[in-house]
Amino acid sequence: MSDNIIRDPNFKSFREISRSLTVVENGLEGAQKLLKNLKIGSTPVIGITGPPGAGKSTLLAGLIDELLKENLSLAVLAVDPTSPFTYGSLLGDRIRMQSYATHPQLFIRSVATRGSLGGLSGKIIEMTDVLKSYSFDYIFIETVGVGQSEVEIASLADLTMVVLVPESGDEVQSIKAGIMEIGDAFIVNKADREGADRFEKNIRLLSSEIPVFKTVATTGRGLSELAAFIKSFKILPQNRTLILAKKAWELIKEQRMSDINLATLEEQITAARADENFNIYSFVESRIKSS
Ligand SMILES: Nc1nc2c(ncn2[C@@H]2O[C@H](COP(=O)(O)OP(=O)(O)O)[C@@H](O)[C@H]2O)c(=O)[nH]1
Ligand SMILES: [Mg+2]
Repeated sequence: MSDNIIRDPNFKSFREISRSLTVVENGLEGAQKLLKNLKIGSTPVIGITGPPGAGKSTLLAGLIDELLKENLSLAVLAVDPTSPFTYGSLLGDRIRMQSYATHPQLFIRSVATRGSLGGLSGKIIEMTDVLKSYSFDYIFIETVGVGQSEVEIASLADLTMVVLVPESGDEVQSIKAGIMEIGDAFIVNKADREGADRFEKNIRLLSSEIPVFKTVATTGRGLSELAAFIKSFKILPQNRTLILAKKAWELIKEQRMSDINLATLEEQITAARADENFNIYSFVESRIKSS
């Protein structure tokens, strides 16, 4: 293992991680060099996604609690602007031993999302790789699953868990259409609510292979089973390559698009349309060639 891999994360190294994340997140000077010098390890990355309010943060706080008890070191990237709960408040009453901010085995970073996750996935990939260059046992990424973002999280997580609630029951068909492909596991949270058993059964009917868990994140019910599942999970070598390919695809796409934005295109089209022979395909071709 190389020197820059810190065996036991401590507060000093956390500050270093924080600094590197800031450089990468904001594309500051040295970001590219930093990324190119990363010795990226093989820490499993676990994505937790699902609709706003499904209980992802509460669930993750409970999972963190379970895993810290086993002396594992954890990093969390929280990409969820909708939740009013901070991990500090969620963890505060769970982790009594030490305050969460100085827990030596837990690193938490919130990511400012400036709107949707769209276009953000490159940054998340980079920030995750920064975390992967330290010796955490697990990296968790929480994202709000609405539309495309579920797909994006699936392209960088080794294990994607989709959190749903019994009220999602009516949407089983859309679940089938959209997120069935990206979920490696389903969690029916808020199992204390009515309809949980029926919903769980319906989810199981959709696929016999995908594991389904039933949890009550607020009380911790079902969380030890979930923690056991995470620990038993092994990344297949062929999936590692696939994930690298998906990451490369996202990063290339974003770099190619980096100088293109709607406002500039609108200006250019305004100018181009002065020519009565304006044609959108010729315009696009000229834009691709000039970039
Ligand atoms: N009844 C019930 N409420 C829950 C459960 N899990 C989370 N909640 C509540 O659901 C709300 C949203 O939780 P949060 O973790 O912020 O959801 P997120 O937006 O998916 O991260 C909060 O009020 C939680 O206390 C659960 O299992 N049962
Ligand atoms: Mg949340």
